Amino acid sequence: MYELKALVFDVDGTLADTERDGHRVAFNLAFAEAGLDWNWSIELYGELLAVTGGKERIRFYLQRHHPGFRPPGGEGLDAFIAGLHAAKTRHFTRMLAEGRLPLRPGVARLLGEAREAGLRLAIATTTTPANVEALLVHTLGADAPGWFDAISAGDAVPAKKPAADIYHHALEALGLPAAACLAFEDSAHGLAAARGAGLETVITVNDYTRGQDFTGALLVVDHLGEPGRPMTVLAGDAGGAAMVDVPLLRRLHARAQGLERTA
Ligand code: XBP
Ligand code: MG
Repeated sequence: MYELKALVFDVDGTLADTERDGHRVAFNLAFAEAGLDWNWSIELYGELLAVTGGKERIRFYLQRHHPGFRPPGGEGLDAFIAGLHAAKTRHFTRMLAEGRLPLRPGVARLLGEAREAGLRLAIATTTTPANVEALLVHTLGADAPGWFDAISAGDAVPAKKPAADIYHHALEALGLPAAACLAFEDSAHGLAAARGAGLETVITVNDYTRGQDFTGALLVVDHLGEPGRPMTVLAGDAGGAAMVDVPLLRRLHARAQGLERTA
């Protein structure tokens, strides 16, 4: 039986609601800047989220919606997508610097409580490292990236979520077995990645992921909860708790270690 040693967080949709009003808007700004008339609506973006990774998402969109597209000036498609994506990252990190994408309820609280309790922290995300850095610095402060013993992000692994690779990467950096950690995710792809690496997982849903299948999650809630703003439990047993805090996580982790899950 392993003691709980570390919490491993997804970023997009989990630490902050970044997709609809962040990444999507930044993609559209990059397209306009490049003179393209592509516009990703809120609904279309929901479909495109089936593919994780911004460069991969642009390629998927082209295959589906502009199959005959050729980059201008004879540029190769990989280089063209990489250029668009670099512009998108520039727009996205500027939006973060402007404070337009706050942390989700309970995130700052839980990170602080976990640090006080001596739990280690890590990140396992599909997004670009510069985005993680900007989000942490602009929401939690300049020293926040240093709170994390591992920041596994973006192209650090070839296969993005739902592949388990990025979680294996984070576990290796932490030097811990999966059974000593808990993962925090917002999507079915993220859950598959974390479970694929053997991590028990807490899900905080958002508007894009609420209807997804979270079978196999330890707990599914609408958010982590704050004093005066209790969470709603959508699946699993939080024992009546109003917030995800360290004592609840220790109980859930111990229970998962000792019991076969029924879900
Ligand atoms: C997040 C993603 C990311 C962002 C865009 O998935 O899919 O691709 O949408 O990031 P997860 P980049 O939350 O499961 O990690 O454009 O930097 O790739
Ligand atoms: Mg996510």
